Amino acid sequence: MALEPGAPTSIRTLLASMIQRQKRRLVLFLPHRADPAQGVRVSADLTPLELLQIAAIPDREGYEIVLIDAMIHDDYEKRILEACEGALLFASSCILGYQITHGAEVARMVRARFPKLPIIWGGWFPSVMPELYFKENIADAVGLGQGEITFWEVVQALESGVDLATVAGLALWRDGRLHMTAHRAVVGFDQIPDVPWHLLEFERYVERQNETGRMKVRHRYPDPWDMPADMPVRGFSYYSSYGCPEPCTFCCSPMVTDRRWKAIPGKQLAERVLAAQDRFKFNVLRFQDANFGVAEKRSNEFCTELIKAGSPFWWNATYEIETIARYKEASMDLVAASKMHMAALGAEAGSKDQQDRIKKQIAIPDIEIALTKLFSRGIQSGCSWIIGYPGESRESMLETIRLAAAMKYAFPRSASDIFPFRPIPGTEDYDLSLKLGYHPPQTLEQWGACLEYKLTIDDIRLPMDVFQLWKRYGVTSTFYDGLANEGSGALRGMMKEIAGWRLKNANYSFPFEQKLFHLYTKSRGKKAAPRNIEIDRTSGVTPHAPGVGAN
Ligand code: B12
Ligand code: SF4
Repeated sequence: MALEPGAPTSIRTLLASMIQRQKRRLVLFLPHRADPAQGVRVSADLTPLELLQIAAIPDREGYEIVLIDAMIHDDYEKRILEACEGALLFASSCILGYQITHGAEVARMVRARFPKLPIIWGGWFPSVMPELYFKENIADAVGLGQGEITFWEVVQALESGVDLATVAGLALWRDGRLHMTAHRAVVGFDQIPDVPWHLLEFERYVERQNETGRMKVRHRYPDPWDMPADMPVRGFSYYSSYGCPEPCTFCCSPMVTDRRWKAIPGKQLAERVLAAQDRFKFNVLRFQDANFGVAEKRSNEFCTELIKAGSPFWWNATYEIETIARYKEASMDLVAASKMHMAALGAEAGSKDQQDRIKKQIAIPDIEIALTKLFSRGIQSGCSWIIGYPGESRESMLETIRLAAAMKYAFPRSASDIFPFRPIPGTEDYDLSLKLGYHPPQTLEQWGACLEYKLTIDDIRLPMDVFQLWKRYGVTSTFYDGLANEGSGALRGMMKEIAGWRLKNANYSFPFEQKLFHLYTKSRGKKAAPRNIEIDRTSGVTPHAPGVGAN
């Protein structure tokens, strides 16, 4: 700012000190979660919550935050390059999957253009695999685990030129090797300001949610059953708890969060959510918590406040099977009356033996008990299962497929999706997989490409008969859900009937009706919907299951 030469000295001094105090810019970027070049993106009710969280304190302290999300900013590269000019830092976040590849690509671009600009990473994947970020020279520091306080201390350290080694909760690269700073204790939400919602360009997400383009959309939750068909979706995401108390061996939460669980108290949560609804007018709320339902009292308080406010929107969240089975009937009534339309539940395995091995230890009968408690109240369940855990017996996998099918049959229009096991770094099962001969990806590029889209027999190493059964189950449930669009109503009705019979009786042999259906659709020059699910090589594939390793 240029000062008039004749301005009084006091004004000049004041302006000079204001300029000095002006806080620098922080550039926060969220990479694509699926590869748009493959014609895929994720559901646009997924907002950049992780970046909003870490922005909360610097925003309160007067820093300029530039939040760029590849999901809504098609010109993200231009925006990043402009914003990085004169910025204090560039920060980014990712989870396993294409987000790693894209994030690394963009960070390389930033590094090349602004070699002195500190690059800070955080989030789930960098937390469990920090070294690659240094080896590939795209990070100056990686935040491990919960990030709000760590990030704020990084900002302060960079602003004042203090060594980042004094900031707890970081991975750094020192003397040619990884250096971990002091342990960062998990804090409660009382130490974190409310979300700086002014940074969220929500209407852009709404536009994207209602786009009818040709992109395949992954991780979209089903609309509430009682939502009018012509109602435009205004889906909103919310984060209300950090961590999870469970010790599951296939999940990286135990290592990353120390099995701590911190949550916004129920009444306060309802107040905040209702205020956000007043502001953004969303009609469906999606909680992005690992384990929303840990505390029954909190759930009751939250639901009670929503009911008092007239239950103005539908909502969904992750609950454990064990949680739903344990909740009192009255608590479940509150959940239903507050308009929860779907619970995402990880059932994980159909055999007791495997439940014990993964330490989730769901009592098998609880699975049906929990789903019944939901279904009888008109709440949809989104149940996910995994087969092919390291060392899992063939019998256990078959039992999982059998039980998943039984649940699919008993609770129609609810997902009961089976995923092949994937070793996630920072888990007990990853270490076990290594011992059993698994060769993990070596670069960020490879990690970004290692998900389900390589569903071939070599890749997932399931016994051949299990593999075939799993595929047939997938196709059969698609017919049962009525997702095949071809043919007359009567034909689809018949396919659904037969699919129901197959699921109920765990009998997938001689699927002649499916073959005939494929021939019929082929003869009409069309592609049958189930084939997409059979082999889909695009990134971010998760057919239609809500459970993603959480819960
Ligand atoms: C919502 C969610 C999704 C959403 C979107 C996730 C996203 N943000 O992109 C969807 C449905 C797309 C999804 C998909 C998958 N997910 Co998911 N998902 C979650 C879930 C339930 C919540 C994540 C979230 O948004 N939290 C809210 C934000 C506010 O919290 P946060 O991300 O934890 O951020 C905090 C810290 O991480 C840190 N932080 C974050 N970023 C940064 C950046 C900096 C600079 C700093 C300093 C700190 C920092 O500070 C934040 C505040 O404390 C977690 C479970 C969990 N335990 O959290 C799994 C989780 C992230 N998912 C996981 C997995 C495995 C998957 C899938 C691969 C599953 C599958 N097989 O399909 C797919 C990937 C698909 C793809 N890439 O296309 C793993 C990640 C494993 C890993 N090491 O990366 C998790 C941790 C589940 C688990 N425990 O196994 N997932
Ligand atoms: S799988 Fe779910 S319940 Fe188990 S530790 Fe991870 S977040 Fe918790």
